[in-house]
Amino acid sequence: MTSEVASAAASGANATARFQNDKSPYEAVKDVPKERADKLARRVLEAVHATIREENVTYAEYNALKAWLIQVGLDGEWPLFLDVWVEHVVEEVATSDRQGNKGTIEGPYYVPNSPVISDEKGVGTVPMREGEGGTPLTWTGTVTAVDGTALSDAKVEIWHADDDGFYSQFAPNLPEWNLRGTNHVGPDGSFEIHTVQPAPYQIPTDGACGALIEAAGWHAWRPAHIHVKVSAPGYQLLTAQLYFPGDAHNDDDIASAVKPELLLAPQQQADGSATVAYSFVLDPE
Ligand code: MBD
Ligand code: FE
Repeated sequence: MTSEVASAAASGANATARFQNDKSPYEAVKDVPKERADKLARRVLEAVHATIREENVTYAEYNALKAWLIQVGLDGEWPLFLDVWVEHVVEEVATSDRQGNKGTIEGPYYVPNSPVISDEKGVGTVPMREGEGGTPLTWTGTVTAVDGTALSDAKVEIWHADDDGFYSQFAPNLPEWNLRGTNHVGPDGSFEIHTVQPAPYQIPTDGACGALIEAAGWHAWRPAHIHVKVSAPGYQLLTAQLYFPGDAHNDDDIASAVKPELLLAPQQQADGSATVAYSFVLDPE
């Protein structure tokens, strides 16, 4: 019998394969106009050159960087590296004109087309194992437009780590869709999702991203979070994450993805479960 353990290289390879499914990299690059590719590539290179000059970067440091960049690819960790250290600024720029909900980064572990979990009233339970760890959580809310219209054809896709910090399809030995589901809201735009609270999450420390964290004396933690994508025809897709009050890493998330508007206020119940209300407001296209 083999016993698989979670490793950076395995979860990185899964995240890389998942992203490569989306579009051929050669096609994606061709979609960027030449003037734009020229300008952006030049500006990034100039920023690198300026750092080398101002910091007197040595050959030892240059060769360490070269070896490390090669290893990021070998470990499949480009999705992780980019989503942790770059995506938050792309998200900030892309959504700066929104009136509705704040969003935040998608991260490397979204999988489209998760199973539909809702009944006709928008009530559903995400797939989970018998005895799944973590505080049971009942989350209620509505999806409306910025003008107040209830969006009865909205859907809420949810995905999150388990109580050990592992995501299905990226860590071994988990059911394919564990803690991933798609909820179609009810006729009044409301939903009720049953799940469990995820644990705080450490990005993989045994690969190239972990080596950078170690070399720089950083930490690898993200606060506990629930990922969502909320969509409705004619409205801008909202990608967000929701956080829990009191988490030690809400103020120093390694991925810089926490915003005060994304903090939940769960109510602990006598039976050990928790309830929470959080609603979404979408911007028109
Ligand atoms: C995650 O779960 C995540 O949400 C991000 C942004 C990066 C790494 C792991
Ligand atoms: Fe995550």
